[in-house]
Amino acid sequence: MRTDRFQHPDHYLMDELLTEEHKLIRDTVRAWVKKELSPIIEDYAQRAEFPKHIIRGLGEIGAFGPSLPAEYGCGGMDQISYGIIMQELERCDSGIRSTASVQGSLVMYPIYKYGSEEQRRKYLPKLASGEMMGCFGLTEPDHGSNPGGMTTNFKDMGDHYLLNGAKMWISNAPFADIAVVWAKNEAGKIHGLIVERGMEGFTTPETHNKWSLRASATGELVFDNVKVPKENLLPNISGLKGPMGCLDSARYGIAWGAIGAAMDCYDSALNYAKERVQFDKPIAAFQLTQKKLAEMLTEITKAQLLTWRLGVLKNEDRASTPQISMAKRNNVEMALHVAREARQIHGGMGITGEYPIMRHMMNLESVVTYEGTHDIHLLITGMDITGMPAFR
Ligand code: TGC
Ligand code: FAD
Repeated sequence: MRTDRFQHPDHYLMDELLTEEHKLIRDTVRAWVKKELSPIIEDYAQRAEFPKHIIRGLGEIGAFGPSLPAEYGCGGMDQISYGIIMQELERCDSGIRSTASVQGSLVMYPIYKYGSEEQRRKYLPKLASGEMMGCFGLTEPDHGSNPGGMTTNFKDMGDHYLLNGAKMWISNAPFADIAVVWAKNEAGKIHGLIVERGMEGFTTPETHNKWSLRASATGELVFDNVKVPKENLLPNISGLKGPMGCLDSARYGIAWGAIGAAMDCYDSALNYAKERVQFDKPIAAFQLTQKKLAEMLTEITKAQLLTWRLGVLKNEDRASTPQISMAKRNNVEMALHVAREARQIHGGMGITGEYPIMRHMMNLESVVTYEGTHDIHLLITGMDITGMPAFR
């Protein structure tokens, strides 16, 4: 079992940009992670199992919907606090951050933003505490980057809706109590529906044999003539902008989270390089190792600055979709590169579970694809620069 000695790099004194509250939140989440998660995460990842027993703890540290209002049992924190929580969770494992960001940004946020007051009061407090878990169904087997082409659909049957179709690659699906599902009505307009476990015709088969995000549960959502009560439709949104608005919030969290994974790889590589002796010297004394470490720290520092600024804009409600895209794309790619360099510094040990490197690297191969692939985010930036969409 690895002892978690993590210390974050802060080359540009970024801590001075954080409030006392931000630092308190970071220290609290980090201490919880070191005590509850770090000792077990490798084992759960190796067994490809999500550690369900941590859900209530995640609720207690405020990881579910931290920036939603306190009157619904949520944290009422600012956006930088939300980012810091995602960073600290992903510092341990992207799959744990996934669980929290899906719950907060993709399940609680749409219920808060697009739901009725009854829906908010019914679901949000239980989701905030972890008494209830949710998932978000947008992607389909034939519609990933192009969610607007979805074929999952519902018909108005008078006293209920009849839902048919299937969603794929859904985080938390195998154990979620509810699913926020995006589907088209008879007029072809996209709406959000809250589907509850136990509704007849609704199943959530688990996706097995993943080499990535092994400590996160992924599955399908299958709807076979599911009768959904009319009060489960999210009343205040229609169109693709509904799910896309949620993705802005989740992608922002990933931008912070990826820095966490990168910092963990850097910290592990630095410690290993100082301790590992070859040719009678610590490998940290060789120029080529120093080049790797210096470049890792440079890229982490640039990402920290970019993301902090994005957090300020988000707090002012001024962060645009292209700005969020740029940070998600840059930071995940940066983290993948840092993980690969850290793996090299660890030599053969880098491929074992003694160190977190390979787990982070494999996790990041999902993170670079979900919530919009690396190339889709590039195209969002390209469209922003030129005004010309190149998706089609
Ligand atoms: P397009 O014509 O550009 O837009 C259609 C409508 O949507 C609006 N919109 C947005 N609104 C709010 N926020 C955003 N970020 C928005 N992006 C688009 C847009 O204004 C328009 O509104 P309206 O009123 O004019 O109709 O759409 P398009 O069909 O051309 O597609 C554009 C594209 C490719 C950029 C977009 O669809 C995209 O981003 N594709 C990637 C799909 C994606 O990110 N899927 C993520 C699934 S969820 C997930 O991965 C969770 S992982 C969870 C975890 O474990 O952490
Ligand atoms: P595709 O869209 O088929 O893309 C394949 C390749 O083609 C990519 O490289 C892509 O960049 C490229 N491509 C596609 N279109 C274009 C274009 N116009 N121009 C240039 N290149 C293009 N979804 C959910 O709804 N909810 C979840 O909770 C969720 N969790 C996930 C968890 C995991 C572990 C994974 C792996 C995925 C998850 N997803 C989830 C799905 C995820 O969002 C999709 O995988 C992602 O949007 C990409 O879709 P796709 O896999 O179908 O790839």
